[in-house]
Amino acid sequence: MATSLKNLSQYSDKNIIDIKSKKFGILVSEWNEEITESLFSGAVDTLLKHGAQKENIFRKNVPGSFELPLAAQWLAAMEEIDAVICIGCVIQGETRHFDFICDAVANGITNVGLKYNKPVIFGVLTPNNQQQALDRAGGKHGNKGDEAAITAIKMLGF
Ligand code: DLZ
Repeated sequence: MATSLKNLSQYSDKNIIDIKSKKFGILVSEWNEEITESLFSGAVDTLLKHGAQKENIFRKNVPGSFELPLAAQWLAAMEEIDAVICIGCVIQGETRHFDFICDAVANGITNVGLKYNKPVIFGVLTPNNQQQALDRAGGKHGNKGDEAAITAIKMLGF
């Protein structure tokens, strides 16, 4: 955890720090691969743009979003990893499967961050359909992978 208290003359609301030496673990769910690959690219581009070193970014795939929390736990447990970014896309179906997966993933990711005291970022789309996913994976609503990376950087600068 990077926290140091800042008084008002030192305070910046951007929380953007030098991340040259920071190590990032990125998990990519293989379900809805077209979407998650685009989110992954967005996250990596943003980390590199803000000064992260390519050799400090580590990627692992998981079969589906449901597996993100456990894999996040494995990465967060590694001392050298400063932040974990979880990327997935769960598309609403006709059954309650969607709700179970989304709840489990959101709660699981939250718990890993709290347990390891590290930023573990929820970069998971939960759209109603493929078009909504595309719109948020480099389409008209931007790329949520970028946002996940920015969130990781900001939390490291907390
Ligand atoms: C089974 C399933 C379904 C129906 N839909 C998705 C989805 O839209 N996005 C996703 O990331 N994963 C999905 N999965 C797979 C589950 O996340 C998980 O991999 C399996 O239930 C095995 O634990």
